[in-house]
Amino acid sequence: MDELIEKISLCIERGKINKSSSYPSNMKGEDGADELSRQALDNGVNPDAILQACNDGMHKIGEKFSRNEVFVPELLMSANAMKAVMAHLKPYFQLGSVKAKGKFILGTVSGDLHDIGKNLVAMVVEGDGWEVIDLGVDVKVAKFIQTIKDNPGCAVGLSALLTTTMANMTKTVQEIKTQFPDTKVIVGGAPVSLDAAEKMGADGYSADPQGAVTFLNQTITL
Ligand code: B1M
Repeated sequence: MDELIEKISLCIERGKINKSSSYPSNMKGEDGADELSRQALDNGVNPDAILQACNDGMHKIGEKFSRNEVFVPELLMSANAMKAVMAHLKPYFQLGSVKAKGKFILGTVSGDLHDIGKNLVAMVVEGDGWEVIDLGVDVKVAKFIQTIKDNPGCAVGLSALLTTTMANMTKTVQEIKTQFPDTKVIVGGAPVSLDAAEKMGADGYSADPQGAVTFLNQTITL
């Protein structure tokens, strides 16, 4: 089983999406992230272990990118491979049709196109019984504001993956808190820290999706 997990991690790192994808050329014809994650789940591998394998693969490709050994197209292939896995994992993080605990508006802040972490947060929060309104990536402040207006009593989650877009995250938090002081805002993403979250004026910070769930359950009273 460990071998399967290692192969999934390698597929993420190398951007091998599925058997029919011809990239990377030296893995042509082999099973990709799609088939291997399905096999792993069918063999009873814990979804959390599969997710961890994907994160390890992403971390490795990220490090290669930092060393200029790969470029944006390679990152994109890895992202697509991870999305293929997430499609298989999604049902394992969902509860089914239960009454929603409340609404959670979620988006990656303006200028930032990274959505894998945000999508994981959406999956896990939804799995805990919250209705997630996912605004996608590169979400402008005005879009958050309008959606909050349309959904009174909601909480908001912001994701950022670039140090440069943390400034936009700050602007977004501050505008939300100015217009809707009672709306709870949680921030997260690789460059964000508890300290940065406090300086922005956010109500919460989490390094992972489960922390967002804990925040919502502790902060939002219905
Ligand atoms: Co980009 N990228 N990227 N990239 N990319 C990083 C983030 C980078 C660290 C790579 C590196 O240099 N080593 C670096 C940022 C450096 C920095 O600012 N500190 C970087 C860069 C520089 C760039 C570009 C500028 C490259 C360029 O164009 N020259 C460019 C920017 C585009 C833009 O956004 N405007 C760019 C583009 C891309 C792609 C589009 C090609 C692709 C993203 C595709 C997609 O998301 N659909 C991509 C990718 C894949 C990465 C890496 C390799 C992987 C990111 C990822 O998905 N990780 C990344 C390197 C790395 O992270 N090691 C990198 C897996 C994911 C599960 O983790 O998103 O951290 P993460 O989410 C975690 C937690 O952070 C947390 O929970 C998740 C699960 O544990 N979390 C929250 C996230 N949001 C949360 C919200 C919460 C709570 C928790 O509450 C609301």
